Amino acid sequence: RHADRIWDPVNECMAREELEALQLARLRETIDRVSHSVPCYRNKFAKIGLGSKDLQTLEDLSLFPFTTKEDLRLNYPYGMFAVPLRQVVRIHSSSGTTGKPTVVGYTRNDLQTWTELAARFMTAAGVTEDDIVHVAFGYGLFTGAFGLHYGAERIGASVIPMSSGNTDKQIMIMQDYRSTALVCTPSYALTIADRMERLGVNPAELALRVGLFGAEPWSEEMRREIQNRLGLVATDNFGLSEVMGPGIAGECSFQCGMHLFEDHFIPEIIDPDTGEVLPPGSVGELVLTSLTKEAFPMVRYRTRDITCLDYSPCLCGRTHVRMCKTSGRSDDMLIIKGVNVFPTQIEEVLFQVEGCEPHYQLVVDRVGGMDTLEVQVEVNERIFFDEMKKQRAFVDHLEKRLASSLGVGARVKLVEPSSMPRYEGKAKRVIDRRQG
Ligand code: ADP
Ligand code: K
Ligand code: ZN
Repeated sequence: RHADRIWDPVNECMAREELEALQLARLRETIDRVSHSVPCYRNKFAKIGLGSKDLQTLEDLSLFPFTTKEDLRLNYPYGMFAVPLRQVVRIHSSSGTTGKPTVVGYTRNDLQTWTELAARFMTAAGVTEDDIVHVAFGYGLFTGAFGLHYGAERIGASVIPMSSGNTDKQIMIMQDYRSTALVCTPSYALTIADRMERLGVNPAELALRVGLFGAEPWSEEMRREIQNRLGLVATDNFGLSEVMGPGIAGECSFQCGMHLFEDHFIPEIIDPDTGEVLPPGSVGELVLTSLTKEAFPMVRYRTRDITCLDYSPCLCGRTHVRMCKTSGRSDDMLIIKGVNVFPTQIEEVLFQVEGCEPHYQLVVDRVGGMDTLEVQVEVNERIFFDEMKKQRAFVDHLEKRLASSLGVGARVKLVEPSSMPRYEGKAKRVIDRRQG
């Protein structure tokens, strides 16, 4: 494999010592700025008598309090902005996957930084000025589409601002305009692949060569599935609107975790129950601090995403830490009879069993005071529905595989091909009937 092109070698390949010095200086500035301009931070810091003077080393960041989604809700809509609105040139919000959306803002400089960072990870994924970038994220308050749109333009690629939905038209445009790079959620990539099959469109006849997928958790098995079915290299990128949007981390061609752009963000991994910072390599909740943002700086924001950080050197030459694929958010974690289960763990098992389609849903309920988990999955051959015995054996096999991998029993329900919902944005995998 040829070496990656690197968008910004000076900053992406900076020696760790130099990087940490830059982080510390920027961190002090950030703490100073928010202490002056954001009452929520000012009050929290004043309560424990902390200021930028207390930052002797980067480790001292752990003295500072966390910021949570709750803080953002309490200060809805503009209370966490660190500049007057007249300096804000763009407003976005989170998709509201887990409740009331939160509002974020950007100054001109913030947009420039965001564009640069999107160009970084898109270049690492292999996008160049020769690409035709097909953006099938929804344009709107959601940060995904605009983030990658401007990143691709900055690189000099030709951008098609498709937005999401109308899958048949997406496929027609891909055919006619010769789109080479596809931008969307991994679940929409699958929806597109399904639809192509249905329409009898052979992906090999398209020009697609790379996919830039993100905005939701997906397993390595899902990556293989998408790559096989669409005939492209599927890459992962990570971001969240509260901290900026896409462009916080992205994979290089070695696909061994997403480089997290440490000159602009400091990542920490904490124990989600105690809040304690965990040693390098531990799995826990990702906490992010922004270092350069003007309109909406974030100090120790609890992302609720569960992952780990790998500081070992990468073959690509970038020095920034790599963030592992997330297993999901702590809010998506199901606790079934006391056992923690992530939807992605179930996804991995389903992909390993011949006959399952990658379309599934989890139904959690409480029956007689006991939690129950039902895994509804599509099978790809109608024959199972005609032959009861085969169907029973298949279900038994799947239930055994799930029980041994999750450590807790789950009931499997097979459903007809094409009967599960198809997603155009983020997939909704869990139906929880326990509340209400
Ligand atoms: P919302 O929080 O309402 O979903 P966002 O659109 O800002 O709004 O989504 C950010 C969240 O999406 C992240 O916190 C994370 O849970 C998820 N996410 C984004 N990119 C990825 C990715 N590559 N892998 C796993 N999860 C991701
Ligand atoms: K171009
Ligand atoms: Zn790398």
